[in-house]
Amino acid sequence: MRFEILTLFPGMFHSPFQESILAKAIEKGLIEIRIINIRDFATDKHQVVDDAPYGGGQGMVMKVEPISRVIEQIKSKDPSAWTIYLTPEGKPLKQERVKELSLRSHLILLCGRYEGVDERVRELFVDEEISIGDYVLTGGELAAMVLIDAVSRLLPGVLGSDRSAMEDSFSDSLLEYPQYTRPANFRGHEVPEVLLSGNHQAISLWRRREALKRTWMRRPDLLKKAELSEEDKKFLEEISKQMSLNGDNSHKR
Ligand code: 9WO
Repeated sequence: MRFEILTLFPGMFHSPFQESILAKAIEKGLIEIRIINIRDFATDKHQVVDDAPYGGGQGMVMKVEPISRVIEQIKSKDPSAWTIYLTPEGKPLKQERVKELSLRSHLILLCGRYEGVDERVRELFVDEEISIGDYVLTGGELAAMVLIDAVSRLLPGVLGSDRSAMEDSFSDSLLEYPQYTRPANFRGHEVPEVLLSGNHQAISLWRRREALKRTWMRRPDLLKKAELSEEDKKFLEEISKQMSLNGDNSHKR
């Protein structure tokens, strides 16, 4: 997978890709990340990349020419490259779309600044607009890092052989079950007995039920998309009855 990041602040990207899993993936050649300074594609003496908005108003708008030059240069070598603009106006990013994007070989990530990009960039050069959440950042760069992280971890070999991210809980629309490690007792708070039993069938059932319970309490919307067995449904009915009897509001936890 090749990522090309188009940004006015290339320095923002150095440390996230020098650490941990992404650094190893780059070393192994599983991903390539090219950080491109849009300013390098401004051909005038002062390398102007932004200008005042037509019609007046506050702030500056990123000019179309420098962005068009870099995208056209990339696509002249690989027409299949897919251009994504990171913006709050984009489609909210979900794991399903992350999986689809991980099947592509070349992504161009356009990071906006100021008041955004000239509309002709979006009309002529952007294939998809993606939001990582309903909030406004100072630029698209952090959103680009989030997308690269989420996509990269799905690529074969990135997480290592003992872990397939494709089976992530979000992949089957459930939240994760609770995780514990040593010590077995922390200030009187003990690890659930079943996890120490060595009974893998019982452990698997406990984990499934805890994931169902947590999803029911925190993200019931996800249950609509989940593939539930009859046993799952029966369990959910039981906890629903139990919670309504107890008037329990522990779902806030
Ligand atoms: C800013 C904005 C504010 C309110 C409603 C919509 C908005 N869109 C943008 C926008 O696209 N801004 C550009 C990119 C330029 C300023 C910084 N940018 C940005 C991208 N801020 N926040 C994001 C972003 C990207 C992906 N997911 C969430 C936020």
